[in-house]
Amino acid sequence: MSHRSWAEPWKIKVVEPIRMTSREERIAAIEEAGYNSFLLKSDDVYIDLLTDSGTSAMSDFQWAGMMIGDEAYAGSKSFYNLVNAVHDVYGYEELVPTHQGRGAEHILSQILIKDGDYVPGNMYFTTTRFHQEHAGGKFVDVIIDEAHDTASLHPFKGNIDLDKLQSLIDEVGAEKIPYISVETNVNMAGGQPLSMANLKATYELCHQHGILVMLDATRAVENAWFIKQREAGYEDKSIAAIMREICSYSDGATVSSKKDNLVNIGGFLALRDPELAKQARALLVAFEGLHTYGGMSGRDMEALARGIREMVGTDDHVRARVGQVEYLGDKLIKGGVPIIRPVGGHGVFLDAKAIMPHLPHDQFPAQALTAAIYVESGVRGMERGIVSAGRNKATGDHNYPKLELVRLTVPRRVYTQAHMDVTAESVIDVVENAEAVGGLRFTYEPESLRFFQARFEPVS
Ligand code: PLI
Repeated sequence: MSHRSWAEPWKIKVVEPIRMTSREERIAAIEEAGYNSFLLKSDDVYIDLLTDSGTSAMSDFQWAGMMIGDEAYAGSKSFYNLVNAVHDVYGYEELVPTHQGRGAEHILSQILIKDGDYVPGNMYFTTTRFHQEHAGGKFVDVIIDEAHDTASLHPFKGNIDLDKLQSLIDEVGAEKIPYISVETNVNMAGGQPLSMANLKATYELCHQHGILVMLDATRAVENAWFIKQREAGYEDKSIAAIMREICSYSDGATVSSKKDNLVNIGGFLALRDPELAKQARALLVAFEGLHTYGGMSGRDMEALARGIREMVGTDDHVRARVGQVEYLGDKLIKGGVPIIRPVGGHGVFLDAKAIMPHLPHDQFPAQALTAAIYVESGVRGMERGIVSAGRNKATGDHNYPKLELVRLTVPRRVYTQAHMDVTAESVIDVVENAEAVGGLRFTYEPESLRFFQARFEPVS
């Protein structure tokens, strides 16, 4: 058979105009934003690759669900539709709905972590680690070393290093480790998956020691796609079946529904243990909302229930989603841009350290490169490096992460191949002249999660 390209399994029914700006306008906008892409106005952005979070295009079926969302304060029909969707797709019995992912992380951390506990995980995520530390825990990175190596082509860079995990257990004792936080398709590592074999082995080791396994299943569908592509024995399984198997090796999950689940707001904590769920619901009613809405409206829950079924309804959905990210990644590789490889599931991560060797780490190379790309073309990315890593609580110094990255994150079902072409061309132009990009220094540094609201100015 002759070669056939894949194409998106949808067509476009509604469009949203976007505006191209002049270089002068963009220079003024980035100065006003303190060189922080989070502080740009979206009206000044041409192609918005800040995040894949809450930026998906919903389907006509989801929009139709918005119209029939049940807004009852208690016992909403849409809540029960959501319970059934989570049960059918993820396999969890107990659902605790939250306004978004960090709401679920807050509640999970509060019910399980005691002062002085340790919480291992496969690389940190910003809000996840914040809530673990806020609850008195200490995050310990147990991801394999290859995850920190931008050049490594390991197919499962999100894997847990079982020796590191065993060493932690030996050192502090299992009773000090309430759970391990296992992220699917590890965001900060570049959207890199873990293998089913590794997850299963992690689950078995943890259960020998009475340690719970809690997934961050925010991008589990993308992880399932990579398992199907790369792990022997899964090539003929459906994404839906792989999803259920992933979740079978866990005691619960936090999910930001703003990613895989194809909605603009929402999230949940899912659990197997009804006793733990009871404790979670006690906090839920204080911090999020009643246990049958948890911060979402009825229409949000209806669209979410439909999005959850849609994300696994056909394998073509995730093939096109990850395929578009790979398309952008391949263009950049061909253009000589150093990026994290293999290309991840939700975005392309530029290696700012390799692109800008002339800048010291504490002049924030990835922050500066993000701003330069915006000025060049109006493409908005995000820093994922030293600014995101924050400061060490004990010493007050920056955390110096090995990875200093610019993330170009692709929203689901939003942009076309032509948008990816324009993005690649403009990034290649900036990278070819990267020595002209100068460093930055703080003019305002928030105490926690500083990357969101920090402001900078050029060093010279
Ligand atoms: O933004 P939230 O509160 O719905 O979810 C927090 C969150 C938890 N886990 C993971 C792996 C995330 O990626 C995540 C949020 N990510 C954002 C906002 C992002 O831009 O990647």
